[in-house]
Amino acid sequence: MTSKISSILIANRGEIALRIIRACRELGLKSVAIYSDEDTRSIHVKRADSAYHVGPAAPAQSYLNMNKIMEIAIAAGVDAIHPGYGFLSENETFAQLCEKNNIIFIGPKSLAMDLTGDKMKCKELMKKAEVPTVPGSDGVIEDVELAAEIAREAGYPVLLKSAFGGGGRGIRLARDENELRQEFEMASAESKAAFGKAALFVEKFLERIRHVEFQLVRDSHGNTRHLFERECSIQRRHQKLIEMSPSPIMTVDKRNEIGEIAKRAVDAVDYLNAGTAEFLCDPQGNFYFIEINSRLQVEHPVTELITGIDLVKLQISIANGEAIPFKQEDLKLNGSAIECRINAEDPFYEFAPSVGKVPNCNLPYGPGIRVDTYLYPGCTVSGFYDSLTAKLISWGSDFDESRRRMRNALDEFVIEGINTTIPLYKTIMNEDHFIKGELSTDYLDRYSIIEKMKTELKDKNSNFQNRILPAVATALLQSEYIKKNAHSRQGSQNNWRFGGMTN
Ligand code: MV4
Repeated sequence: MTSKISSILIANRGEIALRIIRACRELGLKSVAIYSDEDTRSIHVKRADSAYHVGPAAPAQSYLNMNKIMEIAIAAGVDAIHPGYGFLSENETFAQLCEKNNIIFIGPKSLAMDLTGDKMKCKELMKKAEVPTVPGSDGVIEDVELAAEIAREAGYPVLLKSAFGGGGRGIRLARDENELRQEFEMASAESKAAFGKAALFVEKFLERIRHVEFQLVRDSHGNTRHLFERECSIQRRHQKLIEMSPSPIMTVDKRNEIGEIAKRAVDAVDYLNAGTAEFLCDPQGNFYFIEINSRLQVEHPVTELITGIDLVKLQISIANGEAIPFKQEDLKLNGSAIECRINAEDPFYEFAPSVGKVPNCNLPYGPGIRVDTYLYPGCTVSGFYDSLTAKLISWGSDFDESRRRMRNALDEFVIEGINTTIPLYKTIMNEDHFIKGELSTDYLDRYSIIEKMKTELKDKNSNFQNRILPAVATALLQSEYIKKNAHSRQGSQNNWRFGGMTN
């Protein structure tokens, strides 16, 4: 087939921009980078075939500035835009803008993004498609009396969720009817303020759950495949920290069953390109669909290592109108992969952001080790953007091999000048519950992992004195641009001493 795509603008920065540039290189496509004032010396600017200045450091004026990005795309004459994750990746207005300007948005159509962005609309469609969802209200609830009736039926505790929330925003717990009435009023007001409408729904609160998601791809010919699951239960304040595949609780039969359900979920919204169906799994092993993430995810390398499939190249070929070149039966889950997100945050100090110059660094390598990063000796980690500096991914023929490789690689990994989450992962890789696969979304608290790290690694805490100090962090968090990001579904993911944000 003749290729529609010969050049791609990458509307992102950091490690994911580098990941996409590599895919372009392999496919013989021209890559076009954009960069803010803060990123003039960033490596994605050097690695791309060309690079355009997009604006000031603040995301709203640079990586979120749709009109400016579109202007650059047109001036550069690109055929497609890859949004990466975060920023504009799940913004249906931006997808629409691309459609209007005849530039291929590498992702789903704006219509599907609209459906997946509205959690309630999405849930209704899933029920029709016989995808299991969490028991609760059938639609948006306007009236507190109706909310109380549904809660009584589902049984307390319940959650009140906003249809436009995500990543933990707009979720409130009610343990009894009194609390429900109280929370309903507050949640309505909050939702109106943030989204212009009070679209609330009620769900039974599932406790001690796991977060298990399925990687999906769907092409413009209607072919849908799942690329198995990732377990992402180890997280803190809705920020994933460790992801792995396979999930320790998955069996071959369950994988086939939930995988087919996940395919029905993306078929139901006429999804295009790569996406993820997110499920909550209760201690009895029941799976409940909660949402579709309509982007390439941070943790996609985990799936790449256990399937051998290059998801970014596959995304580009799907956007180019090509059919997925493999059948479901062709896929084999090979071995085990683990990803640790190396964030510029101090785990010894409430995960306070730690930014500045990295005078030196030394990346791990060796059998089964992959590092996706923008770090280089002498680089700077900016406080304006997401704290993710590197993704360390290990592969092994089984969980124990990937775990040991990860542990060794963490020991080899040197990042000078800033504090990172590396010490936390060293503790987790040797922790009994982790080794036994006993995971849940409250893993860190349940097993006092931070305390354990502090005891074990007291002397090894590098503790560079360059944290954004509480007063400065508070001022920064209250500044206008971060406030804006907190209410959009994209932007900085730094949630230190701040409400949960998008993941
Ligand atoms: C839930 C839940 C328990 N019961 N829904 C949080 C973010 C959003 N994506 C869905 N979330 C949850 N929804 C019901 N009915 C618990 C969570 C939840 C969670 C989910 C996935 C990963 C981490 C989490 C941490 C806390 C709460």
